[in-house]
Amino acid sequence: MKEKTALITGVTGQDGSYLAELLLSMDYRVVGMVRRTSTINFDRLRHIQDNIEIVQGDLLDQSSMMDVVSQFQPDEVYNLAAQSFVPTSWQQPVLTGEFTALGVTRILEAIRHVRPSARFYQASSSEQFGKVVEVPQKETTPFYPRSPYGVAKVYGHWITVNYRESYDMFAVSGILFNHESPRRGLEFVTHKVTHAAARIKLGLQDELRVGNLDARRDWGFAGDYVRAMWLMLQQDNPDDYVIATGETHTVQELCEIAFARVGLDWKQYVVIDPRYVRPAEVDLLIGDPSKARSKLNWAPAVSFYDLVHMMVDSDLRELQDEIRYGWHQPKKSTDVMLDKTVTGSLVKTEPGTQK
Ligand code: NAP
Ligand code: F7E
Repeated sequence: MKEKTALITGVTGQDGSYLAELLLSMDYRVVGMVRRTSTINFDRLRHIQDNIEIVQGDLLDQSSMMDVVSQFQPDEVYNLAAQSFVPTSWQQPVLTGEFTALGVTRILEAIRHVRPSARFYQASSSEQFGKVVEVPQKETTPFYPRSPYGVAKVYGHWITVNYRESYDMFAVSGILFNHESPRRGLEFVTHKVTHAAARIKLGLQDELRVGNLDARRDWGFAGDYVRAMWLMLQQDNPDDYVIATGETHTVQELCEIAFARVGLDWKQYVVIDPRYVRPAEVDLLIGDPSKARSKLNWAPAVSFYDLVHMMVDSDLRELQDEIRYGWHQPKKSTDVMLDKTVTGSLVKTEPGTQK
């Protein structure tokens, strides 16, 4: 009999898979909520699928949330599900609000009615700081979101705080800065760049089209960040925390490091394409993680440089396997259009590979 049960929404996503691994390693019973799709997308979970329980539910559907909470009576609930890609939030602002904002209220309502003792984690975001009014950003920095996604996350943050204050629930908001890994969706800039560098090295692609090279982000490793989520739910009192590295880098630096890893000069391959420039940009994000360091004893283990190398190396290995085993099809990639055309994650994992 496992001591604790954790429910993870968004378990098929990047963070969901790392968090499920972490909780399994601590002997939790892990329940992963997935929405119904016509094709199963458990690529990131394949290696642990037999050890977790999968249940169907959707953030859009209140009764499914009630049923899931009632059936499993979780001790901890991690709400990681969201429409998480910023550009899509301009194309689908209402749906983004339904998933990313109101979805939080739906799950909080389910917990309040069915399992009020459960501890709740909300996946908040540095995108809430948007057009920053303070550098670096900390827990007390006012929000100024710059996209429908950021606006939806501000709602998710405040409804979490509100349920904590209104109903005395153990509900926390983790304001996480960008975190990446080989499991990151290919539409996000880190993985788009590392994957393209690997493809160009292998002669599968000629160029990489990107938007704003000057944007600055505080990028960390997802494996480090899910540990912070867990730590927040182990404290005596619920509170909100910024999780970040405290360093910031430009998209250009990302390109430099990724291409150098495969022995190429980024300037020869990277093309600016205005189609990837956003209607409103978040120019600079840099977090101050001192509260997490002192109260949670949390610190990131993987540097930006090592993170980029980890991602490039993983992409190279995976593409080489695809070529070796004949899985690889297109000579001319359509990847450059992914973040304009696709809303979901496009991590490619072949049977037998584990990232
Ligand atoms: P991700 O890879 O995009 O995963 C999102 C997850 O949400 C997927 O499992 C997706 O399921 C699920 N989902 C979407 N809509 C749903 C719905 N209506 N009902 C149920 N599930 C739904 O995101 P991530 O990078 O792991 O991030 C996890 C969370 O942290 C998200 O809330 C994100 O907004 C937030 N966040 C991320 C970062 C970051 O840098 N990664 C930083 C701050 C905050 P499908 O597989 O079916 O699409
Ligand atoms: O963009 C610039 C782009 O899409 C980072 C999500 O996990 O983190 C993520 O949101 C920066 C932006 O992440 C391209 O303009 C340039 O300034 O990788 P991204 P994001 O928008 O910061 C936050 C914390 C979340 O919460 C979100 O869920 O890179 N950029 N050229 C580009 N970005 C993309 N995607 N593609 C480009 O070609």
